[in-house]
Amino acid sequence: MVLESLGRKLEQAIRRMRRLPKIDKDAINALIQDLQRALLSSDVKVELVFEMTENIKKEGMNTELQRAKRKDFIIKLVHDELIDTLGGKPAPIRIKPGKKNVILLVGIQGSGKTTTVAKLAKYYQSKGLKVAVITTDTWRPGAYEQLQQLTDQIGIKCFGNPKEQSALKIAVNQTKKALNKGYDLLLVDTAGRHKEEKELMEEMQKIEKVLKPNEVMLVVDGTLGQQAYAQAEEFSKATNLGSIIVTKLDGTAKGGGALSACAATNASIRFIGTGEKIEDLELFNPTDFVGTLLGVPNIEGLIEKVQQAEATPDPEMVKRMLYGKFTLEDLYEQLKAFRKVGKFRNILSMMGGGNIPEALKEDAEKNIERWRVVLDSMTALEKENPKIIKKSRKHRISIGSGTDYSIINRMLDQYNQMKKMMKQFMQLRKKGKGIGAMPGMNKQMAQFMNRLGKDFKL
Ligand SMILES: Nc1nc2c(ncn2[C@@H]2O[C@H](COP(=O)(O)OP(=O)(O)O)[C@@H](O)[C@H]2O)c(=O)[nH]1
Ligand SMILES: [Mg+2]
Repeated sequence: MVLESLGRKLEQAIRRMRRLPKIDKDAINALIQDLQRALLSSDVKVELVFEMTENIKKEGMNTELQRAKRKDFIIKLVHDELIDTLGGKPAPIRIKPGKKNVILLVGIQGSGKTTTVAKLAKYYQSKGLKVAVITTDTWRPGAYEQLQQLTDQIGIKCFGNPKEQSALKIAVNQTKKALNKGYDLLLVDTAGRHKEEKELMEEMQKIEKVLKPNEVMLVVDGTLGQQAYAQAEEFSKATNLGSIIVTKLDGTAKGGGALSACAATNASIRFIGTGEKIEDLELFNPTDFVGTLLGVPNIEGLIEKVQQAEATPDPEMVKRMLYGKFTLEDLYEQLKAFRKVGKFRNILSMMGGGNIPEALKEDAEKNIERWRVVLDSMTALEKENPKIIKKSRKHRISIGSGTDYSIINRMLDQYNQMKKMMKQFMQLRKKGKGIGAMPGMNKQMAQFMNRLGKDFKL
């Protein structure tokens, strides 16, 4: 496996968390530490590691998710952060069969261009294209023979002219020749260049200009770790870089650094090189890659599970609400959920027909941030039992939160109305009466409440 040691460490961290009976602050901190250690040892940039883990920590601690689903949720967070770090998937290259298509490979000496040209030739040939390769490397002795040898193994035609000194002439003439022979995808190898070598960089720009490639791919040595960034930046300034191929990810401990560094540029990673052999090339897909790294094979399934859980009300809260025991914090959480698209499957949103929730919804949209401030100025006792909030307490809360009396009153009103509504519902249920008798209740809502009552065995 590519990035074996990083993968092993990440998987261990996840497994350790999964074994814990509950996910509290300490558990999240321990996970964060494990992740940081794993990523840093893979040469991922320190700032990036902290940014990633901060996000995981914040989201992991803040979420009001059901306890049972918290582990999955956190794995999803880790997964999402890693994918973010590895960049998105590049748009597919547009290759028109039967027409002129050119891919130009650039990069510094020894990064693996020539090897990768042969690998790509095999890859695209298997897609049904008529592939040929062209070498324009007039610098390295035996460059032509090297590519010829590689492509001979796989029955691919190699164009070039070892006697010609001008790389540009080779590019122009050999391309013409190959197209005349009916090849429709030409993979063009170039001489390795150091980013400081002006002459070589200019030669590359000229080749790009005359060949008008479908895409310029930069080949970067994965053993460079995070230093790959400077190289990718330099090349993206000099050419119209389309994508990046990170090579030698087999057996380097610094692969995480190289991948994240390349992803931080404007071009995304299209392939990775995973060995010296011609078949050691993989199309790079961040989602699959991270799934494998974390040892969570069916990451899509996990994501779906978490999304479902996020959209389903917490049974504890439902019970509290239906018994009229819900607190101001519960109200706040419910109202906050209103504002999240896709979270409408909670109790309040099901009450679309009722008058009270509509008003609540409007209030929530207008005032939710302020309600948060107000709540933060209340004691735990006040939040649990808002009845005790009389004039002097209100005064204190108003000053403490810098909020007008009217906002506090409105919040308490909404709370009381909500509570009353819940109480009515429970009384009707006890009497065995139809829920439709309740004010502000429509049929759909009544059906939902009845089902809820059954589900929660009330
Ligand atoms: N282990 C490993 N070696 C590679 C990979 N890609 C290229 N190499 C080796 O890197 C060295 C330089 O490759 P070459 O294609 O000549 O680089 P160029 O100078 O950019 O054309 C050769 O020994 C290759 O076998 C890879 O993905 N994994
Ligand atoms: Mg070469």
